[in-house]
Amino acid sequence: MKCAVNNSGYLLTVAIITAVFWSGCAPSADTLSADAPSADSTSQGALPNIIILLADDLGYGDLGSYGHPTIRTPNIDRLAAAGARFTSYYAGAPACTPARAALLTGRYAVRVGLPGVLMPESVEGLPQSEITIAEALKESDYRTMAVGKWHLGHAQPSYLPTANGFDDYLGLPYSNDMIRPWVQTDVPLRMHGNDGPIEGEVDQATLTTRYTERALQFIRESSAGAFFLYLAYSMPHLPIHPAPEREGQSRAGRYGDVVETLDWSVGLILDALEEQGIAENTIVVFTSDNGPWLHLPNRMLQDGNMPWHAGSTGLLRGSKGTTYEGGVRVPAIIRWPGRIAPGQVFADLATAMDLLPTILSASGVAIPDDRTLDGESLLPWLAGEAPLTPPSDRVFFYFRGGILEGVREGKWKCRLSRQTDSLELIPEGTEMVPELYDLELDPSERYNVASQHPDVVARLRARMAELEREILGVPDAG
Ligand SMILES: [Ca+2]
Repeated sequence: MKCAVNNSGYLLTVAIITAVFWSGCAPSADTLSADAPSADSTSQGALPNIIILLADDLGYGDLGSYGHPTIRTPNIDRLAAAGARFTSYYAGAPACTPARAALLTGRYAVRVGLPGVLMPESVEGLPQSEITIAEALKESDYRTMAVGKWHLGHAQPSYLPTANGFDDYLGLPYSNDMIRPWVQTDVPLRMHGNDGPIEGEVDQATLTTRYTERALQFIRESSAGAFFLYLAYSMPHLPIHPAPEREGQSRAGRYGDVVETLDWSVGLILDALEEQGIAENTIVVFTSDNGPWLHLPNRMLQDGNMPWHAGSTGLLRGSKGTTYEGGVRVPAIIRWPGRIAPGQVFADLATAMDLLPTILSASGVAIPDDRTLDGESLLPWLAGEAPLTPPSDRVFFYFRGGILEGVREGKWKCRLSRQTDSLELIPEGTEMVPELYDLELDPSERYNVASQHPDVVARLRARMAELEREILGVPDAG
């Protein structure tokens, strides 16, 4: 196969690009495309390539384009400037496993059976009955690869990426803190390939660079046809590790170094698309799986982890693990030069569950109609071809694990939870006080206006009860 010859040239090329980058110069197009197949995928009718770049625990306020004052993210910001940037985009859940289940299936994690976070000893995983974005795209001859953190099960072969639509895989099966001293497990944290572990204990300082190299290799080998790349970075989830070349570079400290390492990676991927001549017809999504981990359990505060090794929610209340906005509202960017006009900012509600129908409709693949999807295609809206479903009909349900704690409808958010901002739990039996926020005038959830709008509270609580009846089997209390 041709790619066997190309591999050594590729690795050398990556080394050159990396060296050139760190010396402050952009790699030339000739350097990257020297031995790569050129493809004319920008012609009318060609299937778009799809790339999803998913950061782990990156907060709403962590990017330059989302207002961070000192973290530099010029490459992610140029992606945003060339596409659509969302200011009310929700991850499917405020934690890793359920958020990923929702993103890849277009369904709330409770429907998928994965409401909680999987651990090294967990025996659960993504059921074969679910249809992932990758599986759906295989219907249309897409070449598919997952790189990075999976976290949708590893105890059985049927849970692995390669059994769920991905031709190839390289990455960690779960979070990078799931090892001693932070998690009491004897399972080593190892890089996995298609069929399981491929080596010993991983060196976390190499993670982002290795993921990037593998992703670039996949893009180069796949650019003659349509491909789907799902690159789920392990960072900036604790323990944070920048690439060694980035250490001490950011004004925002070690956390800034890590986010700037991700930005470097995104830059190389965008450059590769340009140099392969496929940028015009490639949909690139950049987002995060949940908000920043601001309330660390004591187990995490050892072996070098510091409380400030976590991101920012910007103006949002709450953080990872909560159903306040900071837990689930995250940065999201979609660029598709061929269809989506540059420089757009969307303030209306969008969710991770919209990605599956959006991507499948862009690819001309039938959207599964034998199950409930919790998103809809944003494409007509993003492309300026048709209005989106009226805001009052678009809702997002806030789950904490298997518990439904809130709903957003248009500008209104109703929350009913036993959990406080700082993750403390109000004792069972204490009556819960409904919270109602107007997220357009009060995105920081400072002013509970439930008593001024009892009708809105009643309507939104009814919507929650309806969903609980549907998917949680909770009987109607009347
Ligand atoms: Ca996460």
